[in-house]
Amino acid sequence: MERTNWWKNAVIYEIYSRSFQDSNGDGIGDLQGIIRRLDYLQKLGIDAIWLTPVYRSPQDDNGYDISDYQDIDPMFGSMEDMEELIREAGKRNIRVIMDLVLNHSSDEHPWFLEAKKSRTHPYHDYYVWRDGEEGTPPNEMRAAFGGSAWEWVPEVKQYYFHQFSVKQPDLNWENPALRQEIYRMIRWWMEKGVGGFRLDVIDQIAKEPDRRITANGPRLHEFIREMSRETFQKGDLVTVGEAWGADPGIARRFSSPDGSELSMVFQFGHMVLDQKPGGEKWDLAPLDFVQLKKVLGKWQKELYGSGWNSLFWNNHDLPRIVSRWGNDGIYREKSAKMLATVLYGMQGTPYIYQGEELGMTNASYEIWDYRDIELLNLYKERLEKGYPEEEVMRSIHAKGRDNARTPMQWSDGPQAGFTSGEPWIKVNPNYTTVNAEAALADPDSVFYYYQKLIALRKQYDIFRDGQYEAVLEDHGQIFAYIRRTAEHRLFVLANFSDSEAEYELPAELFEGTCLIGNDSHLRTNVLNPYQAMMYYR
Ligand code: TEU
Ligand code: CA
Repeated sequence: MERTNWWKNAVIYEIYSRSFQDSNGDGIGDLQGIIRRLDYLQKLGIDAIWLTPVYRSPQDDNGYDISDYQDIDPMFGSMEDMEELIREAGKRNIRVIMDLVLNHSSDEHPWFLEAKKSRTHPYHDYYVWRDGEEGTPPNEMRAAFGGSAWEWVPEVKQYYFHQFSVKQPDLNWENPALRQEIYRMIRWWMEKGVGGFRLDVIDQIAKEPDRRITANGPRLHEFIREMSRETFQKGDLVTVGEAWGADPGIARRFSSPDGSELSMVFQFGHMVLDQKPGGEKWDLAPLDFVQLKKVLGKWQKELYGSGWNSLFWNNHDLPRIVSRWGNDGIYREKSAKMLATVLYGMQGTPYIYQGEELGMTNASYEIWDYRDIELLNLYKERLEKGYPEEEVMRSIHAKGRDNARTPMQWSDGPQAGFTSGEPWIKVNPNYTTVNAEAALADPDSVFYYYQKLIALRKQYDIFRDGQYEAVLEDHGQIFAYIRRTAEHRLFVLANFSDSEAEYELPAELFEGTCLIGNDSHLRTNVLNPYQAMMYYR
């Protein structure tokens, strides 16, 4: 099949399946709920939806622990619902991207249920085992959700390796039989007509725990190229790999224009700039704004013509950007528009996370209102280490993943129109003013600003093709850059701060058309708080 690289002109919308729209009153989002909201998504103008996992799963990590890759968990609906969603989305020119979790399965997957019974079962080697003595793990490696990365199984007198929860045993990609099982499953989803795949922690599938290697192992690109050859390249798909460990060099391999691996990766270099050096995301520090501009600028320059960027501020693991680096008070909508302006002028495929187009914010709950395994384990672990509770709660309020997982806010009605029942996680109390109904009724809302940015990216080739040049890169408040093609120039100018920002720039940068802006009071050499605009000539 001809590969058209459609995703270079696309905007993709991430749906956190359990929090988007409930259709049967059980308080959990589902596939029929998503189908009901396709017209809203079509109005926004997006080209594809990325669904977080809806496969059969015990839900230890909200579906990132899969027990059947080829069946839909009844809590989300049926395979018929999935097929209807693919059909209905297709009628609206919206492709459906599935979330593939290939680094690990659930410990309730049939493969693991057999593997842990006997060392000689063919499925045993689908996982990563080490001999040892009970109580003495093979090494000191820790799991991302707390505790040792090794779990003892008495039946086989061995430890298995798990980089995430104990219910997420790592798959052994060294085993060709396992890889072929994975490729068969991917091709099965391709035959169902999906438009692509998001690949969970894909740089962690090549691991060597004995050498403490948990990402970017020596065989990683060999595995990716084999998978791409055996599956993705047989369709006209978008594939985006989550790669926390990627630098531009690695990303160039993953997103090589020759199509030998993936379309692009999610890189996170810009997402770790508000934590203490050498610390975790919970060890809060003010955003290093100049560094943010340098990191994003580096990715723009180093992948130009040799790879492809994803562009995102949010996802289901990250706090909401308007609270994190914008302003969720009086400047909520203006800063949300500013953040979008900065990102959407860049080269790459933008990803909107559900509710970002409404300027949805973080929610500071009491610990008992949270649901995420990562956050709850962090709370326990840090209290046990003697951290003051208010410090731990401050970290959780700033960086907890549940900030992004509170239900989508559709209206000011009960439970924000998300469910007619009791939601699985509390709705953010600000739904009474921050909701889709209010946004659709307000021509000046964040929603219509996103709608316009999406339309602009389709109208002007410079968004796809322009070369990036930083402007005022060392300015402490202003994010500015130029995109250039042979005939045109795009100039993006934004005040990333809540106070006025002075600048000196050549007047000619302001020539041409102002494509979009969030503040009509344009003054010379000074920007109002969170003021942002784009000029095209
Ligand atoms: O996330 C990978 C991952 O490393 C993040 O969870 C990260 O550890 C954390 O969010 C921020 O420090 C992927 C999925 O996106 C996540 O939801 C899953 O929990 C995880 O993999 C395991 O599948
Ligand atoms: Ca439901």
